Amino acid sequence: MAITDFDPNSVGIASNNIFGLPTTEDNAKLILLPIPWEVTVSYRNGTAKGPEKIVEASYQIDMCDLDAMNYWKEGYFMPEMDKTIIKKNDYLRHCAELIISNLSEGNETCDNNQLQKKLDEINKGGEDLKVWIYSKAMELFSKDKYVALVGGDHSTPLGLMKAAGEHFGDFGILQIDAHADLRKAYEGFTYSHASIMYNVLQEVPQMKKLVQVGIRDFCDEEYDLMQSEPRIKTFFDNHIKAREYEGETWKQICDDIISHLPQQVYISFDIDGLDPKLCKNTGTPVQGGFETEQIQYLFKKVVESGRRIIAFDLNEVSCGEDSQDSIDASVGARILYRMCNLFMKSNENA
Ligand SMILES: [Mn+2]
Repeated sequence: MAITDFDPNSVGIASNNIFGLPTTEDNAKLILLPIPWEVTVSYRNGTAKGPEKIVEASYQIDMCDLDAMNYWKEGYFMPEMDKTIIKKNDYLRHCAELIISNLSEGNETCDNNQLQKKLDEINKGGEDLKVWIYSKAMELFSKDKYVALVGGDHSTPLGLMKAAGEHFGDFGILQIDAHADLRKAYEGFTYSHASIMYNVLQEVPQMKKLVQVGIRDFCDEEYDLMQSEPRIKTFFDNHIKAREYEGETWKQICDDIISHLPQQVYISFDIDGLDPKLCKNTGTPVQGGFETEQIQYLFKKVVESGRRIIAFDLNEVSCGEDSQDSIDASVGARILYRMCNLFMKSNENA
């Protein structure tokens, strides 16, 4: 069935692609790369299952989106998950657990030859993943597709950010997150989930401005970098809340956030930026944060400002042991759907 013949009022058919759409890579404009990877997570597992759980929850979504109607007709498609990535994640995750456990006993990785070898393998694995995603994204761009990424932990989008910079030119990142993710090689892992924004500052020269929103868990080293690096502008959760308590509206704060973004914007959405009641199984939940509506409103305002979203990711969605009992995937699927719609809207005249 061609996507134009699809009845959006019908029951979601599980043999169809994400959101129940009858898409293929050929008839879809936006490709959502699933990256089931959580090698370096530091607190708890589960985010590698994010793409799978989001797809399962996505069949329940109704298609009407008041902020961006009918854009699904452009076609959203998620390819099969790559089996090599799944296997490699499982193996390297096990290695990382041994390293983290050794560190938490107060030991150094480099004092243990075997662990040091495993650490080298993990760093090589992160590098390989980045290159794989970069090549995949460049290939899709050359076929006139748009690309977004569904993690996995927050280390996963680096390859897409790199490809987006090369394909679209200068851009800024709008990061929604509880964490700053500015650590240099956290726990020895070059491509740590806690290092994604540090790495993008190092590796992607087209990335001119990083605008962080909702940050509320960070270390001294990260705070120093926020202060000293002119490309970073951080809107701490603490300061946002204080501004609201003192009478500023969310609209005023959004206008301020958006004013720091250049014309082309990459959105990196770590679901732990939300209030943890909406993502209680995420890898590293922190109290505070946002309602989904606030972030939806912020994204809508970005699009209304005339800025163009060039690519995006949603990461750190998990589901815990009992996914039936979890709201995370349902929230993640709806956020992803609306991001797709606003993304297409911002590219309407591109
Ligand atoms: Mn993060």
